[in-house]
Amino acid sequence: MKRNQLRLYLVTDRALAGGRDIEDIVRESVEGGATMVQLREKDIDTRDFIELALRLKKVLAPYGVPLIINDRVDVALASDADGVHIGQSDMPYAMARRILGPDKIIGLSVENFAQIEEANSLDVDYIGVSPVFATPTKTDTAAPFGLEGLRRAVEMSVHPTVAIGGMNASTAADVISTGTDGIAVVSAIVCAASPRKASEELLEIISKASS
Ligand code: TZP
Ligand code: MG
Repeated sequence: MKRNQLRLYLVTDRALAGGRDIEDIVRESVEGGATMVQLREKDIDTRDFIELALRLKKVLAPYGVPLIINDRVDVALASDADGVHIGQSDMPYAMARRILGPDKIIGLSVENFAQIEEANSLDVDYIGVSPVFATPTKTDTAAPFGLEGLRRAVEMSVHPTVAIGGMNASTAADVISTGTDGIAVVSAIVCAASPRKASEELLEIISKASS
């Protein structure tokens, strides 16, 4: 995985999609510049999860944008996705790496500085700093890092970092100015009337803030 693939990282959420197809939202977002996509499904049959992953893989293939599966190492393997994103209570990193092998992307959410230290001793591909801001999209989170916390997280981490929680057109510039490699976005893209335009706008903000 290249660091710049974290720049604009779309994380899906069916509940926020307002009945629109996840595939359409993903296609639009990638056409607007999203650099990585995570399929995040919290309430879905395993078979449907795999089928959706396979459909998204087809959507993403022409763009060369990686597909990451949230939580489920089995679904990532079965669909031959590019990787998996795990949290602190999901399968331990070392097991996920053993099962997936050296070439798959594995991202790990960190919720505090001790977990960043711990992640520094693992060969994860990136860490998700979670959450940077409180967000209605996910309310069972740890205390937000805030901008200063994110800055410190970026300094501490030996791995590429992506910021999640409250990433949108108003926050993106300040967030990117901390030195983080990218933003992981749910509602600001999934809920947008035009996921394509929303992605274009975010990418432009990111480009300006990182230049
Ligand atoms: N993990 C930490 S915050 C979050 C996840 C999945 C949700 C972020 O959603 P939004 O709408 O981009 O704030
Ligand atoms: Mg998880």
